Amino acid sequence: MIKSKAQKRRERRFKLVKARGELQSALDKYSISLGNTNSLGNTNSLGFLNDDEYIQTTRDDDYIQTTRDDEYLQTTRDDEYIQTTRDDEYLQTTENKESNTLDNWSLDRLPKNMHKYYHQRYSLFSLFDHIKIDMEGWFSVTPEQIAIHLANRLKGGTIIDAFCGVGGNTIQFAKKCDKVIAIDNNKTRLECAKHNARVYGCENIEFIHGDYMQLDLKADKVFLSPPWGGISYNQSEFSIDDMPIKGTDIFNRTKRITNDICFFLPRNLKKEELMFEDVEFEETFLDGKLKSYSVYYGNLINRH
Ligand code: MGP
Ligand code: SAH
Repeated sequence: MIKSKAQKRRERRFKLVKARGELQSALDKYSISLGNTNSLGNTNSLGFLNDDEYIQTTRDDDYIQTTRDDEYLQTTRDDEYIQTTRDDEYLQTTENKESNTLDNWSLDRLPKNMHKYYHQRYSLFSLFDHIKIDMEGWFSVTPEQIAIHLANRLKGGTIIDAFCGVGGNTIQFAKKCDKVIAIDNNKTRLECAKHNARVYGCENIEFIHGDYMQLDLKADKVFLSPPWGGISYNQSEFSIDDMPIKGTDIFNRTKRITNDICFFLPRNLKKEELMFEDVEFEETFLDGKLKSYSVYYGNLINRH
């Protein structure tokens, strides 16, 4: 039977209501209270994006997210997480300290839809066995070979890694630049990045726990690898202004610091949205597979 658009829409709404119910139970369980239920973009917000397909709320270090088709519900608070996947086939709650650890990962500590990252662990970090990483770190860290390539393109001077996560890029920048200023607004991931930088023997890094969009910093160049909106970012056409922090706002904010900017973005980006000025798009491949785009501005553009 072919479903009409209206029918698909009704079904989606139904799923969303269900996802919202699950989200609320998760919030209740952890006594997380939400403020405004309609706005997005603020902390303490629960909102809808993209035709009701997407709910996201962020409260300081808490992170709650559901995406299209109920595939993914995640809450993280002090390293505790609850996650449900499609059809509720999987529900995991981690409360005891041991399973909250950021190392000693094994497949059974990850939901099925994230097993692929575990299989790629040594391409994420060649020293993976000594690394600390959390759930969001798993799906957002830049694989080491790509991070090395980016560091070669951005080498020298002082660089800001505005959204440093668990440090995949920071570590490689530290090897090729004089100084790295590494920022993350999530304490757990910032601690992972500090630990991981020590594992790789890097010392020329200043770590800052804070909101990049609020900080007033000076540097020669800025690398931007913001949250794309969860692991389902490539289910539909990707717009930089649908990211949890609008891509246009990130770019404009960064222009106050420097013209030499590199934006790390999904392979399904809309190029026309990035043409703020003269720009170079570079496809980033790993093992023959297109992973992402690196988008360069200013003197970072390769003009040869
Ligand atoms: P992916 O598409 O989730 O994985 O992410 P893969 O292996 O290409 O899976 P497939 O099933 O699509 O074949 C690819 C890469 O994009 C990751 O390794 C990260 O480097 C990067 N990446 C993914 N996400 C969701 C984010 C994000 O939110 N922010 C940033 N900065 N990078 C991300
Ligand atoms: N390049 C990183 C991955 C970055 S993922 C790596 O290789 O490990 C994006 C990161 O941005 C997440 O860790 C998230 O906590 C952080 N983040 C989100 N909003 C932020 C903000 N306003 N300021 C700084 N960091 C932020």
